Amino acid sequence: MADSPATGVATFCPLCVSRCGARASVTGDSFVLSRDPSHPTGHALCVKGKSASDIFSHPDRLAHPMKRTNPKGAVSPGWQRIDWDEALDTVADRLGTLAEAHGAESVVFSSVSPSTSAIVDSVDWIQRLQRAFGSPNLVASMELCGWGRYLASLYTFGAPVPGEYMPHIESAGCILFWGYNPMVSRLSHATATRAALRRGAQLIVIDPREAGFASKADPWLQVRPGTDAALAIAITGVMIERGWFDRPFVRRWTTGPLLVRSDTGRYLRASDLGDTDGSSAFVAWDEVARHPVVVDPVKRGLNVPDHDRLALAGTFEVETNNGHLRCRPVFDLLAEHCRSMPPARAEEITDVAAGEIERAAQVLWEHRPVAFYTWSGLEQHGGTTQIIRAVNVLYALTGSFDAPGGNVLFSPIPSNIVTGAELLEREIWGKALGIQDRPLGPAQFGFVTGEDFYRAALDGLPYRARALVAFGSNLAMAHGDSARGRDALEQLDFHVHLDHFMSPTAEFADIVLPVAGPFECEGLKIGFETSQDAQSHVQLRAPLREPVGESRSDIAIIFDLATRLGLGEHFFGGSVDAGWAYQLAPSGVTLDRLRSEPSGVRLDLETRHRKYAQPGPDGVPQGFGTPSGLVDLYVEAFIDVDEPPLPTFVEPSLSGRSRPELSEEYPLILSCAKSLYFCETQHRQVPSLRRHSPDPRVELHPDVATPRGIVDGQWVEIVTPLARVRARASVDDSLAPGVVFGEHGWFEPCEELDLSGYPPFGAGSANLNLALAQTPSDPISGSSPLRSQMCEIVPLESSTNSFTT
Ligand SMILES: Nc1nc2c(c(=O)[nH]1)N[C@H]1C(S)=C(S)[C@@H](COP(=O)(O)OP(=O)(O)OC[C@H]3O[C@@H](n4cnc5c(=O)[nH]c(N)nc54)[C@H](O)[C@@H]3O)O[C@H]1N2
Ligand SMILES: Nc1nc2c(c(=O)[nH]1)N[C@H]1C(S)=C(S)[C@@H](COP(=O)(O)OP(=O)(O)OC[C@H]3O[C@@H](n4cnc5c(=O)[nH]c(N)nc54)[C@H](O)[C@@H]3O)O[C@H]1N2
Ligand code: SF4
Ligand SMILES: [Mo]
Repeated sequence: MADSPATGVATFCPLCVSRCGARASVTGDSFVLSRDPSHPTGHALCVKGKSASDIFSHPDRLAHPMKRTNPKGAVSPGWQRIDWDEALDTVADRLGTLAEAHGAESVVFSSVSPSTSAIVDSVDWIQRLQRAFGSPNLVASMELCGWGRYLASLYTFGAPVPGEYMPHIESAGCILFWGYNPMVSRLSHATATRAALRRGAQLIVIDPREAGFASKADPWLQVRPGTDAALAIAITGVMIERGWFDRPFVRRWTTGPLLVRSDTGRYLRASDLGDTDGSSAFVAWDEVARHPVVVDPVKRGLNVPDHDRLALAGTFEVETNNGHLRCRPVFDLLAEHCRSMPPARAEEITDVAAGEIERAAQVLWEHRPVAFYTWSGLEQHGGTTQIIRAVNVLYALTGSFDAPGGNVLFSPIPSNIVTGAELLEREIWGKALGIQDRPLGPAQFGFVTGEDFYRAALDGLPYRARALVAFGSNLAMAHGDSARGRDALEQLDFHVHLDHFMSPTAEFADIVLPVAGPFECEGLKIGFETSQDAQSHVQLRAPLREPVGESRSDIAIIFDLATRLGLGEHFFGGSVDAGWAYQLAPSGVTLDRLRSEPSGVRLDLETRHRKYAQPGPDGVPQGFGTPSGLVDLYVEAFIDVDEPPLPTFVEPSLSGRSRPELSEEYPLILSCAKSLYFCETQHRQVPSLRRHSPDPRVELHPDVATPRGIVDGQWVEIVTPLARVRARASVDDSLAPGVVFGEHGWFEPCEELDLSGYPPFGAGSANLNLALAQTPSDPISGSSPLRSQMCEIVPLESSTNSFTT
């Protein structure tokens, strides 16, 4: 691809996680984006970016604040136009009254995911508003979108890997994409991957579909949905058995050598040996001296004379306060655990051939450094935390963590954090919905799952959620069991919804506020994430046209509402510019400079590698942010919540193997994946996008289609124990027979193309989440099993989409 010089106004597309650098040619109210190769994320633009002007010029855009005049549940909400003062004063008044009567925690905030929208401009300020208001509750799809990449990996690495420790694709020897398809979901990673393949990098893709880079991968492992933990454990087992792991790293920087007591299954502590001053310290076994050695997390292993002498295998009798105890190093337990999942057994579970499992282990080892990314394919499962743990442990063994070409922390631009964690008192954090049931899950960080929100709204458990302040987010459709979501929204005493468009969720609001499109307002982005160059880049997006109607940016509404709530002191007296200036201050880059340089400013930052081994301020190595200061292969905290401390495979609970009594009626496995043309539940009203994908689709193998009398393009119903939803069959012989893939997010009509909409709930719906159960969810995180459920596909009689509602 020859690069022509970029012309037009420098900008970036904020519509999804890729944040592609772009140039805009503006004509009147419309504009055309083109790629800007001089921008670190500007090598490509997708069709959504190219249609950005159409998306935000659509006649259905919300233009004025409105209030409901009919009760919830009425056929029409009876929207009545109101002015901004009435709208925001009403919101401030209702929220204040509810907080006074029932506690601020009864007010739940929600946000559309920043991965799928321009809310990235404002999401930090939404959290600040929520916390300044005094509520610990934010519903932001964390359990479906970010838990695995960010928070679950804290248990292994003490840091978000790969969420913040991103794949260093430019220098990787082997790239591993596990349940991640950047060709659809993040173009900036896709272009970097293409370049890496050109220079000869190895690529492994693990995906039930031959999607994205799968056809270029070697190997592509076509895993049965939801069984990825078994696959990861089996690959790890091969690595251990063949010695294909970084032994020095495992000895020095993981809990591999730490001893575990055979009686309690917990780590042996220095205090068990009678050591009184090191109660938090752990114990390993010196193979040469044949005695225990204390490993003190505070000293980050500096107190261990020779790490090479620490045993990784064997059973040792240790003299403790309570007599002799048999103990084994974590690595020995891990090796044994993996031996129980040999490739042949994993093949039966995952449908990946044993030989391919062995080859994957070999490729990973021989092509180090390994850089990996996992996403939705591993997030939306009832066993997500264990799946992620299994992948994290596998990755730890490669020794590539924070090495050049591995997963690294691209140095961020120094900036002030504004998410306001300090504004919420400690005891209020402890009131987050879901924290009692899943204390190790996202609630401890203030992220509430859809399931817990619905329970609080419907059943008042553990207390009643009474109000919702929704920054976008199509809650009723985003979570499994949409009918329950609808019932929960209907129960709320008060709901204010900020959006560009009306949605099945916004329909339940009491007040709807029109939000300016991202190209109608400024947006500050500090760091573009996917490379050091990108992460060194700061840019203030300039508006390309006037806001539609009376719409205002999310951030302007937040600052205004905060002031009306009496929280102005936390919001720079209501000045967005002052807030941005505060964020930017440590970087030395000023707002004035960003306004005069719309293409952004690149700081001179360098990636620092293997920081865990470098001394911190106290002179000892920084280590890892885990209880041991080491990469945790064995998570003791899981024992307290009845979860295994070693990564463990559990058969998906809604599969035919778990529920044989249902398998005749629902013989197929249903998963889903993103569409290239739309973000989640958005964009289907836009003709320039919808024409590429006019109807909801379900992909199925000819062996599924033919016996059911289904032909390619025919309308069918996806039937689950919960509901029936419709889609057009897309027959594809690269799928495994028995596995079908649906698309989440369909409800909108596209009148210009004469394409009908679909009711979000009830007969004739095409909303996949109406048919997907929200539970049983992951016992640790509450993630829903949206990517592995039982279904049947039945042909609809006619091949047209004729239904009436
Ligand atoms: N075009 C577009 N881009 C987007 C979005 C969008 O809607 N459209 N959404 C944004 C958001 S919010 C997110 S979270 C990201 C997500 O980005 P991705 O994670 O790349 O999204 P998906 O395509 O849904 O899922 C990735 C792959 O997981 C596979 N998969 C499904 N089930 C399993 C399984 O059980 N195991 C494994 N190993 N793989 C499985 C699917 O076949 C798919 O190819 O994309 C963001 N970018
Ligand atoms: N079955 C199934 N379910 C899924 C998924 C899946 O792959 N399969 N994916 C899950 C994932 S990963 C995610 S992230 C969620 C996504 O769920 P949500 O975060 O709810 O995302 P969307 O459905 O894209 O958008 C919700 C609303 O936000 C509005 N919006 C967009 N941008 C802005 C903005 O800048 N400001 C404001 N105020 N509003 C805006 C849109 O117009 C839309 O009405 O869905 C989850 N649900
Ligand atoms: S991939 Fe498309 S929607 Fe996402 S930022 Fe780039 S151009 Fe925008
Ligand atoms: Mo997401």
